[in-house]
Amino acid sequence: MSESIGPAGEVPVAGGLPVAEEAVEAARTLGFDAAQVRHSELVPVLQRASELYYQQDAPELSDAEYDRLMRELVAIEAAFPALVTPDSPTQRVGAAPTGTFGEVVHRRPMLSLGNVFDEDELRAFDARVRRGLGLPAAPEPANELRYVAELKIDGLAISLRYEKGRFVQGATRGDGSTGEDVTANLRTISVLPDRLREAATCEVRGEVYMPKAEFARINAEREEAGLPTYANPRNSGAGSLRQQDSRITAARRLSSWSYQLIEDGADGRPTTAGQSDALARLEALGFPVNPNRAEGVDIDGVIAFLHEWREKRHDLPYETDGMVVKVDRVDQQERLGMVSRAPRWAIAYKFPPEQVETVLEDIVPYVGRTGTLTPVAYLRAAKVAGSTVARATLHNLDEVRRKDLRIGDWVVLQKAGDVIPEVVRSIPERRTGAEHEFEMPAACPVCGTAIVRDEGAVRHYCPNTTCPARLAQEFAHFAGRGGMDIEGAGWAVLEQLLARGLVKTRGDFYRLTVDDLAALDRFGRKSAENLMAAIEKSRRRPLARVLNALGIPQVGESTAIDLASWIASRWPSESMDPGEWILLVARELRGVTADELQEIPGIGAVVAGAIAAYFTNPETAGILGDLVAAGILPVPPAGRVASASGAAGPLAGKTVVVTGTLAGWDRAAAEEAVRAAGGKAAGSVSKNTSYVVAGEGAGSKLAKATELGVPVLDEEGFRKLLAGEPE
Ligand code: 3B9
Repeated sequence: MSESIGPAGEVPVAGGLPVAEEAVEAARTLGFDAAQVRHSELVPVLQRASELYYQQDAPELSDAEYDRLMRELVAIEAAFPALVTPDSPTQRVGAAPTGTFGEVVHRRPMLSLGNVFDEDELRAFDARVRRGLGLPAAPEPANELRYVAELKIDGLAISLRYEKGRFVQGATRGDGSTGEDVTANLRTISVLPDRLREAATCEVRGEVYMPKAEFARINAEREEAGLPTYANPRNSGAGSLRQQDSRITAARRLSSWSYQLIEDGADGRPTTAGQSDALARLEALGFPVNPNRAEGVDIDGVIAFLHEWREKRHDLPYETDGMVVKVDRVDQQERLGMVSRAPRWAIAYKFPPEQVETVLEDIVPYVGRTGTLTPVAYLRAAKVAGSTVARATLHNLDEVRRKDLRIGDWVVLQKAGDVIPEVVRSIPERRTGAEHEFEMPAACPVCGTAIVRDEGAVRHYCPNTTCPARLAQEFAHFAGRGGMDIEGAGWAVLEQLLARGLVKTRGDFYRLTVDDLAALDRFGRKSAENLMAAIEKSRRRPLARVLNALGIPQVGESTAIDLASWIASRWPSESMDPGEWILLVARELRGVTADELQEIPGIGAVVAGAIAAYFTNPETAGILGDLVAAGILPVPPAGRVASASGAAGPLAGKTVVVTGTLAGWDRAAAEEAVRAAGGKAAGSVSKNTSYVVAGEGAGSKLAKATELGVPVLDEEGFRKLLAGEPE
């Protein structure tokens, strides 16, 4: 994150999000420990969300939710800079390309936009802009500050390069710095000019989208062909632009609107006096520019534009999810500048989610991985924000009561951020008397065990640790991506394996034979062999992954890594072979105490207690041993030898903090390298830190190192250090 200072009352932002000083203050009152816990909860949620958004075009979090969580994370990191890590979602705006297309490094980064969700926030943006420009707080009759308001198209951002008037390259936005080369696919979009009306050399940015009618046509076609349908035009458009075969893209009839012009030789600065002139010039060059826009307006005019389009947008042949408000004049844009990767002179306003009314036909309790019973709403299928919804989670019984939901009720349904189906409330005025209250079942709907609700707790759960519903999900977690990562072991396969009794323990996965698998429904010899190969491959996962796969309460990916390093530092010796080592680990862990575990940096009393309980509870203690007996061979973390034997690696006795982005390593790899060299990798800088390795974008940790006089190394210096070369 760049450390530029925002207007008064703001701190540096992430993802274009200004953070109010009050939010930082609120984070401060949490105290470091609680902030760290919250931080560790937020990071994976946001990481996953941005991964889904950018890589798979299938977001799970709504925009508003994502935004809220991101703001919370930024506030926490602003309050406790020691918590900023290079892999924090605050440190990146997008995600890496998927790798199927060539990469294009954008000549100028494609910026992101801050979001606002209501009129008050929009007026606050206007106030910030005025403050930044030294203008009076209220709109004045003189035309000092005028905005352009454009519709925000719900599509995929792209950049087009023209040389001497000819289209030469087109790329997706990607993470803003590097996108994917989709030139061939963009050539198929008929509204985009192949030749300009003059021989300009320029880059044009805009949005590619799929018209609603085209979306409907394609989904109907796919349905008929038995293919999965797309959830909305955005996903469908993104999917179409990323086809390897551009004939498929051509058949999809995508369209596009342009909104930014960068002409060569102007040092990235606009060649027009303002955004409205830029749009006019784009039109003159032959680009499609959305005619639905407001120019020369003050903030009231912007809000009038918003009101005009809030309803009318549904009549447009394409989807808009809001509007983008830009300060028109370039000289004012320049004075306002940027913060992080977003201009201070522009903001996106997102329309509130669309709501519809439908019937809550049933509420069905579902048993989750930890036994929690989650009430799920079965709805009369209703179309909301571009897709059909028939189910929505109701989270827990308290939520059902709070919203006063009864089976048979008419309810208000929305898709949060146009994505996650959500039952907002019931409509009691429409009751007929035939509705009835939902009750949590007294017995587990799957295994019949009596359901428990702990004193004062919200959740109901099935306490039976061998409940088939729980097992199925625990096993899905075990075989899933964060765990043993057995490719092909999806739901359908797991259900059969469990139902047929082929898998009763996690170790049983490693006792399966090709014949067992070939006997499954819809499983040929070939798929059985593939699955078998995937299982074989998963025998050798890093110890941390294996520990994560176990699903120990309170243990997520990062605690699993800490635990694995600790295990490695205690037991192995250079002469011990990995098979022998893991046997020893499985045996020794069964006697581990919470006190011992609390030695591990970053593991507190609660987590230590949960781990100790897992390895001493007779129901779970033997699981790791069973896996080892079944022949898994976890890979010990690198560096075990040096740290275990105290052997003098080049970094023996040294503590190293890695911060910022290194070109050659991600942070985990850099820290692994530190450990492999016998050193300790730490997260925060203190007077005990031996070195700080500072990559691109290093911020507060670098500052702290300089303040404390801790030696700072660049990537080259780090390489030398690892190699044991004198500085
Ligand atoms: C000069 C619409 C979207 C959008 C910007 C958008 C997403 C991002 C953006 C584009 N829809 N508009 N606009 N309709 N989804 C605002 C981030 N960027 C620019 O227009 C822009 C223009 C810049 C930087 C960005 O550099 C300057 C250099 C010198 C002075 C002033 C600006």
